[in-house]
Amino acid sequence: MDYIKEKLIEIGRPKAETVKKLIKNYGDKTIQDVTLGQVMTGMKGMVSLLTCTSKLDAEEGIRFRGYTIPQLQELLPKIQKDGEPLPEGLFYLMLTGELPTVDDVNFISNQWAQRAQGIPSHVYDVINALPKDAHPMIQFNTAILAMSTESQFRKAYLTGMDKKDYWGPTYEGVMDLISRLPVIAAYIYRRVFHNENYIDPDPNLDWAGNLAHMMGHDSDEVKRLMRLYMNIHSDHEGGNVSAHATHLVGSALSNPYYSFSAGMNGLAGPLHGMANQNVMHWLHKMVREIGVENPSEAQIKEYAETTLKKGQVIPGYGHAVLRKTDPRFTVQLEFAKKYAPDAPLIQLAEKVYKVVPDILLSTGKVKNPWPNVDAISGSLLSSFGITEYPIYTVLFGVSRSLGVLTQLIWDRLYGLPLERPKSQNLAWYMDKVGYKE
Ligand code: HAX
Repeated sequence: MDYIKEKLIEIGRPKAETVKKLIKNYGDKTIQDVTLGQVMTGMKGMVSLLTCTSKLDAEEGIRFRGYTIPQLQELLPKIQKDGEPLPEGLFYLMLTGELPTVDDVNFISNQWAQRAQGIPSHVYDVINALPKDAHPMIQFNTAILAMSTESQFRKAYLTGMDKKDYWGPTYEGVMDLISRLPVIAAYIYRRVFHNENYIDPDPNLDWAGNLAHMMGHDSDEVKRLMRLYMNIHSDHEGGNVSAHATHLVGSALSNPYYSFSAGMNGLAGPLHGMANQNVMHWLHKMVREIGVENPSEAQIKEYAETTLKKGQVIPGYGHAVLRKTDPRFTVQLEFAKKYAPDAPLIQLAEKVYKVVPDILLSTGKVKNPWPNVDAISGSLLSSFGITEYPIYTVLFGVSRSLGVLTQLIWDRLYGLPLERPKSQNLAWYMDKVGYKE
């Protein structure tokens, strides 16, 4: 057993005991009233999940195990002093709750590099059987399901193991899956956009650096960008669609591949992770329709208002929880200003940022008019040469594995049961609030 698993037993067992005692001794205590509005508007603000990896504050944004993004940029191990932290370190932090040492990060990097070699050949056959123009998320998710033939959880389950040990094979599956996702993502990218001209992993590179390398973007700056990208997209509490779907499916003791695949199906929706590619679609369409590369603020305003008039959303803006500019937007803008201050797409994204919030506010219904993570991530990737935007949600998915799969390990450490909320029909709700037509 590796030392991280030993550590998880040490941390996890007492926490599992606490969960049991809470349920036994305080299980009938009311913690929150639930309104009909909450039920009918996506359960917003309704506390119903137990998640320890990160916490989202509406005003401040995300904290990973208590740390903000700028704090982690200082505290997590990096390759270069002025570089971005290695996502391996963030994974360690989310998993154990402790800041990693350089040795911890190296241990995980080596583990992932070794485990990445274990992708069975049928996974590539399955991808290759899909048409090249199948959306990269279809190819990505199909590959994830195809990789579930390797699931150690099912084998361990069938041997009849003790429930409290389920987290162990889950951990193994999670480590395998995370290690292999960059290889799969890069394979799809090269297959679809670079004539199947594949690039082998470099065993000396870190997990995110290797992804950039295998995609064929080998500059130091893109590797830095990829580390940043992989960190900031990794986790956003437990209630976002990809995390919640992974957790829900995992609660049936579905293996990590099935569970993560469910999350990725959610990420592929335009209101969630697909927004990053839709932003690019929206920007390019705007430039095409206006007919100039650098539209004025007045032209952007008119285009955005037309989008709303057509009953469509402005992608990259708004959030179900956040009520301020997303710090993940800000940190990307800072990166862009440092490494590509003159990039036209960054300047365009900034101009949109000046114009769109007021337009959304003027609708009187949008609760958060500010940019989210997706408002700039595509402009940033494009400015560094990764211009093929249908791949962006796949990159988001690779990153998201770090958070939602850590959550899955913790679900099993806590011993959380099958999730099964109660549903009611419309008449029940009408009756409950005394509504008559
Ligand atoms: N453009 C136009 N209208 C918007 C809007 C936007 N960017 N954001 C919200 N609205 C509208 C909603 O569609 C809703 O309209 P109706 O009442 O007519 O249905 C109204 O404003 C109230 O919505 P809300 O309560 O402010 O927002 P929700 O919590 O319902 O939805 C969304 C949050 C992120 C889905 C929403 O802001 C949106 O559609 N944004 C654009 C898509 C996007 O950027 N998604 C990515 C979000 C971040 C993420 O998960 N990344 O992966």
